[in-house]
Amino acid sequence: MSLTVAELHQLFSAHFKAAADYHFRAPGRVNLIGEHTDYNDGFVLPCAIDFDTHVLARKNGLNVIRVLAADYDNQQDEIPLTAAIEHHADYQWANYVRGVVQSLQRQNIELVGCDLAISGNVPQGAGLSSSAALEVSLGLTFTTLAEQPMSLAQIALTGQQAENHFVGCNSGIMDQLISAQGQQGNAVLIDCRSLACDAVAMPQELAVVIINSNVKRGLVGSEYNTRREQCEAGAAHYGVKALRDLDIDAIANIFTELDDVTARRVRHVVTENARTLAAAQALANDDISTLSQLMAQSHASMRDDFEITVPPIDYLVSLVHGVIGNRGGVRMTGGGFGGCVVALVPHDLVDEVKTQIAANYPQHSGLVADVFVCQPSAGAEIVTQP
Ligand code: GAF
Repeated sequence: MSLTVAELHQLFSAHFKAAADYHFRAPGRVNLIGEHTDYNDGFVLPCAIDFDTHVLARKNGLNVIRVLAADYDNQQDEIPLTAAIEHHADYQWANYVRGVVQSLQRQNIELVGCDLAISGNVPQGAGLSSSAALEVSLGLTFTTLAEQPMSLAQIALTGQQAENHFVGCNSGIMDQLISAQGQQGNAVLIDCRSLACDAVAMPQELAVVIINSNVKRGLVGSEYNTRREQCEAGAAHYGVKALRDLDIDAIANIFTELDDVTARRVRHVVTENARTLAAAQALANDDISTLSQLMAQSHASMRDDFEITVPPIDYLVSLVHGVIGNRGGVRMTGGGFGGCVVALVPHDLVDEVKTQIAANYPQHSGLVADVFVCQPSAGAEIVTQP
């Protein structure tokens, strides 16, 4: 259960016996299209959402970072700045903090001792990048307090390094980059090779609806890292740096050249990159029926070629598609194996989507879905500083 910012300030003052004088914020994200393309140097089209992680802070004049996790029953961590950073044996949330500290230290950023209180409302384990929101808000916190400002892209890379080298998930750059560089009212087309970010305005007539299937599965220990290895094997076969460097013609004979599984993984990434670029164009042109088709194809490709969807998610996608048809788009979003569906829904159909899900999903899956209507939001920011 997350706290309001006012409650978090009260908690900070009560716990650390002094008021916080910095406040940082970073959002979660939903990806509209371009799944498992980021670590293949490809294209993604996410938007930041109006669910955030908040960090309150003050310098403590000590050689230690003291952290209070409001959403975890006020669990605490202390990270000495004078010793090597070790994994926390019990608290996974603490490993994201420690990972960011280590990643900054490896870039020779001299951190200062500080007290932090953290709370956020990004749903966890749902594929909406609560961990990236935490990493990015912390990257902004530590570099600001150390008076060593970093670009938002570098803060995003720092968070990714924490994830890859400390937490142990070989994720790409999408989640951290959109959390850092989201733009209010816009999706962002990201070239994950150059890290160029281009805003694409969201059509006024569509609501961004996120449906949490409540099928939970973390990325660490899941099939995520295996998918990445399969993609790298595919790129190696073709002698290219990354699958980004292939187009559909280059893989015309793929099923005679590669084993069936690797061939389908490669086909997903190559076609998904093309769909993502086409979807950004369709959004910009307000061409909703093309967008609708591209999102449907993306879902089918994730289901059949990349094999990262699960039956309750496939069911939600077909249920929503039955309501909105080609007036909007719907697909699974995020790393897969559970988590959320994203739907772009005409405002007059949002209630019907909610009604259909409430009426049918529980008996089909044994689960209750949460439905959120989100606003495409701005990326990380320093909310207050002395
Ligand atoms: C997760 C990862 F963290 C991202 O880098 C990305 O690969 C995504 O899964 C799939 O598109 O969110």
